Parts: sequence; structure tokens; C-alpha cells
Amino acid sequence: MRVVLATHNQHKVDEFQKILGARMPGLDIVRYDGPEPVEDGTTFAENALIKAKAAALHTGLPALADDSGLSVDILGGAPGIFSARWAGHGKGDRANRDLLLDQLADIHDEHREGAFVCTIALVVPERGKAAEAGEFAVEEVASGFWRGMVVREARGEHGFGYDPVFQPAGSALTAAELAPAEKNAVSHRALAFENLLPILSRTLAL
Ligand code: ITT
Repeated sequence: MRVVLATHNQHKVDEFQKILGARMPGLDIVRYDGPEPVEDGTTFAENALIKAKAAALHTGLPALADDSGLSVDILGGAPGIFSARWAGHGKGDRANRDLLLDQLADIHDEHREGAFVCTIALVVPERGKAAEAGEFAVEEVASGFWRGMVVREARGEHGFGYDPVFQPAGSALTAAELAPAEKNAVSHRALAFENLLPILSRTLAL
């Protein structure tokens, strides 16, 4: 079964392939390279659905999309859905991390907690209906959370985004110091997939 993956983030593609490849070998994941929709939702779920619907409409294929980010408790959940552009559009992962570290500079360790959040949407176009009608046979979302704390200095070379500044609960290592296989076994993205798996199997009859 072919499924289009609606993300322009290569790191997400790599993690999707590793997480799903082992669990669903029958899934042929192709990357979406069409126009990017405006992500103007107010939640991870809304943004994940916006991205998945755009890809499903454009390709006519079942589509998966991931909206994710780091939510810090003392910042009221920020950067949250704004994680990719926390320091400004196109500034990049390092600038986003540095800004977050600056914002938390005076915060004691016990108040630096938060979670990585990942919401994955699955959208399947309605068979035989005009794509423009925007009708979908399936619109589902599932989420995963990975709790931890923001450390004071970036550490580690693996992963992407906020991995070097996020230390999962119960670990002495940051997410970027974990081997990719270790991260992919327990991450917010892995958990979101775990939660989506029954729907995915049933919907795509794998
Ligand atoms: P697409 O919308 O094309 O999928 P994006 O990177 O813009 O790509 P998001 O809007 O979902 O995706 O933003 C997610 C951001 O949250 C991402 O750029 C990272 O900064 C951060 N993030 C998400 N998952 C992460 C992870 O596993 N490790 C580290 N940072 C992560």
C-alpha cells in the first residue's frame, strides 16, 4: 500500500521510515513534494490535518503528516506549535534552541520540565469523489508525549531540532546523545505511531 508522507523535514522522514519500516513492511512511503499549505491551525492536531489533507488532495493517495514540537511547562506550553519558527521563519534549529536556552537562563532545574509532542494525522481521500470537494473517507489523529527537561547547554550530535537541549525523564543523556535507535524506540513520534497503528492497519488493510 502506497502512502504519501506530507513533510518537508528530512529528519522526520528518516525517523518515520525507521519507526514504520520495522512495524509495517507492507507500507510503501513516498515523500510529498507538492505545495506546502499554510499551517494556521491552533493545535498540533489541526496543523497535522491541514498538512495531510493538502497532500491527499494533491496526490489522491492516503496521506500521513506529523506536527510536532517542544512544550515547556513554565512557558505555558511554548514553543509548542511554533517550535519550527521560534526564533523567526527560516532561522533554523540552532537559533530556535539558543533562544529557548536564553529564555530559560534564570530558571532553576526543577522548573525546566516539558514534553516533546507529536501528533500524526492520517487522511484517506473519498474513493470516486472529486478531490476538490475536500471530502475524506478517513480523518484520524494520534499523539505521543515524551516528558523531560530542558538542559542548560546543548549536548549531542544525533537527531535534530531541540534534541540537544532535551533530556528525557530518567535519562542522563540528551535526546541528541541517544543513538537514533534508542530515540526511535521511546520518542513522542514512536508513541504517536503506536497509538495510530491500529487505525492505520485497519484503514489500509495491512
Ligand atoms: P513539516 O511541517 O514539513 O513536517 P517542520 O519541521 O516545519 O516540517 P513542524 O511544523 O511540525 O515541522 O515543526 C516541528 C519542529 O519541532 C521541528 O522543526 C523541530 O524543531 C521540533 N521537533 C519536532 N520533533 C522533534 C524531535 O523529534 N526532536 C527534536 N526536535 C523536534
